[in-house]
Amino acid sequence: MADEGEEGRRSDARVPVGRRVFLSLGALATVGVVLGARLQSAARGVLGSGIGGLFPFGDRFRIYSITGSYPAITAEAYRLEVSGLVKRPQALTLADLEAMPATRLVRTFQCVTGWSVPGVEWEGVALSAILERAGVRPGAVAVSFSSYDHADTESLTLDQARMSDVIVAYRMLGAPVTQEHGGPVRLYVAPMFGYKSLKWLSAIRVVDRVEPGFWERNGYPVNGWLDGSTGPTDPRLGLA
Ligand SMILES: Nc1nc2c(c(=O)[nH]1)N[C@H]1C(S)=C(S)[C@@H](COP(=O)(O)O)O[C@H]1N2
Ligand SMILES: [Mo]
Repeated sequence: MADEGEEGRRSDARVPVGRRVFLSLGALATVGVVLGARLQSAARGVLGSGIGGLFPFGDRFRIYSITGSYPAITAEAYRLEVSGLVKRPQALTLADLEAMPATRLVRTFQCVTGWSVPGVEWEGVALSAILERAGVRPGAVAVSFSSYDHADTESLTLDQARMSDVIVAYRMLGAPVTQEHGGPVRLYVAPMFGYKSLKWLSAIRVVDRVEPGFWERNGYPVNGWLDGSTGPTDPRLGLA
């Protein structure tokens, strides 16, 4: 846990990025770097002798939060709402998620601003399994995600959402997802840049069109493929 000094730095790290503030891609990158730099020590504290210690030259997570703070949700109080174009709306507890078949991934995490962390371990439930449990109704095209921070939002097409390496993660870096990293539960979209991996996941809505999320409305590509490919011709979308 963070000591008092880290708490102090954390409240200093508030960055005035509101939903209504339009930022260019460059400005967003700057916000990310500033916030990242200010929270470096907090990240080191959280990671201890883990990733931060193994990669002293910067291959470590920058802790991001649009709001400048981290929502506190206990494991017991956590619920994941699944609604919209589904046959069986869900309110899943952490225990419900942990009882479903687990997917484990080890990947390099990459932020679009340039930093990355190799060999990150993740564990969670395939988003496709959650969608199957809820029963996607005809007419569904996309999935929208919201956060307990009431600020970040994300979206994926249904085809992207069903990829086997898109997970609702409850473990990261060999431990339960920490509060700073979006715990108890965050999204991890392995084939895309970090901004798609929404933290403090609160709700999944199955919808009839792609609703661009916070980062996309501020200039990031809706399809955040790590290899830079974009658009409806990408073969992995499975679209004609
Ligand atoms: N709720 C929320 N989720 C978020 C963000 C954020 O600011 N708020 N930042 C995104 C970005 S740009 C990145 S690179 C990753 C960073 O994950 P980390 O904070 O665990 O390092 O979280 C993503 N998910
Ligand atoms: Mo990012």
